[in-house]
Amino acid sequence: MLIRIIYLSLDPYVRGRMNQAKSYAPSLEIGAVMVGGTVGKVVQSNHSGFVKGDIVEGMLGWQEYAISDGRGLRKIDPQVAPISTALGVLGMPGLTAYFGLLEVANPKPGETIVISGAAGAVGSVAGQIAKIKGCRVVGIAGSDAKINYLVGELGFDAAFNYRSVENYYEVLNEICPDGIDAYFDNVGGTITDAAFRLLKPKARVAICGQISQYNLEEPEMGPRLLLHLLVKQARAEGFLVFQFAERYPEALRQLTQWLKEGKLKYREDIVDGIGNAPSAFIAMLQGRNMGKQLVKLAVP
Ligand code: NAP
Ligand code: FER
Repeated sequence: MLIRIIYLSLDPYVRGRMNQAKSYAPSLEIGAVMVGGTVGKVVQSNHSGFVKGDIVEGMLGWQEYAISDGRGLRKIDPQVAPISTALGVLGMPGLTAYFGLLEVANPKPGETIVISGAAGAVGSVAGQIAKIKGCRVVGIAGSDAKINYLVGELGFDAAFNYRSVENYYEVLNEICPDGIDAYFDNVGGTITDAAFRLLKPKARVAICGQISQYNLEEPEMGPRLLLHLLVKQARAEGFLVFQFAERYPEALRQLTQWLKEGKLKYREDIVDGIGNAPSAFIAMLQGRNMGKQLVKLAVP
């Protein structure tokens, strides 16, 4: 089938594909279409499972039109929510938040959960799910507008702007005087160093992303803090959303229900036209996005 792409998703993992490193997926070849999640409309179909007008989500890349044999495509019901959400709260980032929080961070009611990268596509959903589960939720993000959004609109209990603070540990220690039960890490680096020092006994660290490291040419040396895991009998566990693929339908049902009930809110940052994709991608890596970063390639 021929698909007209309407929305292109800009995600941090694509930065990793630009390195020549062994990974779960091969690196980008020079001259190849940039990888990316997309939502589009079927224009013409010789596939028995899809008809003209169907809305689909899949990894069709940075292009305005794509040819697909249907493999890896998910049909989207435009009645359920705006179709762009299939790339955000009801797509890969939402699923990452859902499984990373519930299966890896494993929050219990009343616990203190810290989320880094809290205002982004994944972090904002992870924080709201932690609220739904009855936790005290603390967010870390990179602007005052993001902090106001987290506390004022998403119901986070506290948050701070790491760009306007010198000593992350001091501030976190003030906000979490009894320590941290679970830490959902999107960023790594010095923010994570501060969180490690405040882990409580039996704490869990869900290592979702390490965006502060993605542009580095050499691994960054820092304090070696694994002793904190030892003495706190704590656990840090990395995960990839794909490992939960069999359970996506269940998670999407739950996320959709929370969205309809108004328990999950989301924001999108949308730029127009494929020519703006590179600058918007760089801006997203620098934190200039507010919520899920998308590129609109056609009128829905
Ligand atoms: P996002 O948070 O919407 O956008 C990226 C954000 O990262 C920026 O807005 C910026 O926000 C923050 N950032 C950039 N450089 C930073 C730095 N040096 N220190 C601290 N924060 C920095 O992106 P997303 O799609 O939700 O992804 C968030 C994280 O989840 C990424 O690390 C990504 O790789 C990871 N992820 C993992 C999986 C998985 O399967 N494990 C799946 C999806 C995403 P600030 O303004 O706050 O700096
Ligand atoms: C991500 C960051 C890293 C992500 C996947 C990875 C799906 C995997 C990296 C690797 O295998 O090297 O945001 O999202």
